[in-house]
Amino acid sequence: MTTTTAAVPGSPADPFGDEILADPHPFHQRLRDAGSVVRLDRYDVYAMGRYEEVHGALVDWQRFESGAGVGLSNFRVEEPWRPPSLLLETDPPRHDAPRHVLTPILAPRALRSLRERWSRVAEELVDDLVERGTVDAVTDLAEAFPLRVFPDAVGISEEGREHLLPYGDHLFNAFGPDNHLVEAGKPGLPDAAGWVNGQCARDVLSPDGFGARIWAAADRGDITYDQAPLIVRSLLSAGVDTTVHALAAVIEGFLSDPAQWDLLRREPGRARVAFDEAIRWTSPVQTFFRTATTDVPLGDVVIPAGQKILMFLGAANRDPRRWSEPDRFDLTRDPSGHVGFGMGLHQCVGQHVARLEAECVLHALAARVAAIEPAGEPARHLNNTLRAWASLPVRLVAA
Ligand code: OVV
Repeated sequence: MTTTTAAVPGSPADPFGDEILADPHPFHQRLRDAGSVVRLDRYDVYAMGRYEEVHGALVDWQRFESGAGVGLSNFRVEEPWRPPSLLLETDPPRHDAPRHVLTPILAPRALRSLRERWSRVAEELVDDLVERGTVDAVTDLAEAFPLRVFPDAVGISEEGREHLLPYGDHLFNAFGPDNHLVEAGKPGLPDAAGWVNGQCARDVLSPDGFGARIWAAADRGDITYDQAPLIVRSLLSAGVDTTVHALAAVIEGFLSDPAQWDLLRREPGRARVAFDEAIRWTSPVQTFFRTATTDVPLGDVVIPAGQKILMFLGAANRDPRRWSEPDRFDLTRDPSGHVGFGMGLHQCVGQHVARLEAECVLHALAARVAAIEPAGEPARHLNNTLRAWASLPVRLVAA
């Protein structure tokens, strides 16, 4: 008898269709209000939109595994489009050595030596943007800054860096269904993926970057030599587009409420909270899947073993059951506990890198810019996983 699953509310919605990707919030509200878990009939998957359930699934790696892939595709049945990530797409115990190697490399104390240089890069960039006045906050700032600092910190070559954003964009599309967004990325993929994979080799990495430190862990025997290039690949996969769209989100947040910009200018120490609040507010990574390893009872329903579960981080981060006035970008709230970086065992290992980048950019802006004003129509960039802008025209009013 499967009477229990019959109680799960069904939805015909396509969360990867252009309409919901362009404006996900009404769908997120319907999803949260329909129940603790909903079946998405179109994809034969289960979905969660409430904070409590999304948080619960993220921290329960035993019953909600990542090893079958964190996209729609089930690696137990389908061939992955690239060799699975040793961090994102594995479970303990195989997950643990790569994670333990990468964690100290990206920990706050290991990043201290980068702050001075990254601050200088941010100041030079913002000086130039303020002089221009009207700029695109996506291409001129949110893309420009990470591309100036992150590939150098990993230690990859100068040549070919234009592949990083398209590679990441395709990767995040590929967590969704094989729709037109995935199709559009396929022609450029062999070149981009070939270049990215080539950057993971020891002999092309600079001797002092994150990449070299990953290879040094193989010398110590903490990981195997086969694992090292795949862990470098994770940095190049997850470290660029995510930060770009998070930086664009924080600018969008200040455009949504100029009083928040005034507050940051008075109290630049709020830069980190501003960044995490922007991540809560927009959730640059909107969704990830897990796979049930066993029948999972949830309230009065059961998620059957083997089912994919789609966790809506973006819906959880605006769940009014958890957050007061969730749709407001508000520097005075405590955004900690948001699930925009995930939660638990797989929580974003690069979050300190992202926060340092954001802090450098926001401090440079706060010291130089009296007001950030809209200067034209923003344009969305649709992606199956990322919440993104293609363009965000702004006027930076010099202080
Ligand atoms: C969190 C994340 C996103 C995309 C790729 C990876 C990780 C990876 O480990 O390759």
